[in-house]
Amino acid sequence: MNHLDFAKRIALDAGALIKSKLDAPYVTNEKSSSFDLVTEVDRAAEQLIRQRITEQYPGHAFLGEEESFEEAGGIGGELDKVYRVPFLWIVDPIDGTSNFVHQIPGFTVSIALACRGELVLGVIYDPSSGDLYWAEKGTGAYVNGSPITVSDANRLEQLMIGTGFPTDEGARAAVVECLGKLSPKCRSIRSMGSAALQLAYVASGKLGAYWEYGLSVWDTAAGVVLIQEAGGTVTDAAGQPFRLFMKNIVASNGRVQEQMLDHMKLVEA
Ligand code: 2AM
Ligand code: CA
Repeated sequence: MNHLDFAKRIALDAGALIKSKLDAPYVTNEKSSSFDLVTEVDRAAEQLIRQRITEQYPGHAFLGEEESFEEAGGIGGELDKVYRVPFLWIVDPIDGTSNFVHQIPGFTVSIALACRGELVLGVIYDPSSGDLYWAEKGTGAYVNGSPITVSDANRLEQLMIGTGFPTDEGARAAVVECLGKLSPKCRSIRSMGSAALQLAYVASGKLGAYWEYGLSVWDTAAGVVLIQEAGGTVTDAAGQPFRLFMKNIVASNGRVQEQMLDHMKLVEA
């Protein structure tokens, strides 16, 4: 099995586990604040994914939301070392944990693979809809086996635009300020609660653009591969190209990227 088929398989298996726990009792804890949740199911899904990767590829490194580099005994928190790691799996077992906890559809499994810091594949699985998105560098982006491309609209007023409300207070205030500027200029705004899902929606042309501040690499990595392979663009709020560990994301079909950037409030990266 190649890396992509393997990633799809484990995303589907983790998604099945998550779905089976939706109505079951589980423990929920607050992390940095009451906006920032983790459940037993996040941890169980990450453990499943990590165990499968370790069994299949014992030499590969692993970065999951619920388990830092340090805990994994790997990279030691020095981010520049990522560029020397031959194979690094970047995993969010549940992106959109708040949706999961509140039983609202829109939580996803997000799995990406970086080779020496370059993203080479991304898989996003939405267990509520059953949609499996994937992309591998140089071979296009797909949902359930059908090719996807970004929207071909040129103007913001033709587009639905996604955003999210970060846990960090300053980042949330900056998003709200952009929202005030953008909402009169576009068809409408949506906030789905999963960065990965909204990036997949940009890749498949459902959303024309998406911005959010204060994100982490496990929220964005897989979605960025999808958008790049579907013909779109991802930058930070200042228009700099995507880099791993970039917190502030502006993604679009490319055609409206400059128009999006005109409405962004610049915050500390
Ligand atoms: P999560 O559900 O995996 O935590 C919601 O706007 C988006 O922000 C989701 O993708 C959510 O991912 C992410 N998010 C929530 N808390 C976060 C945190 N403390 N750091 C980075 N991203 C976070
Ligand atoms: Ca998560």
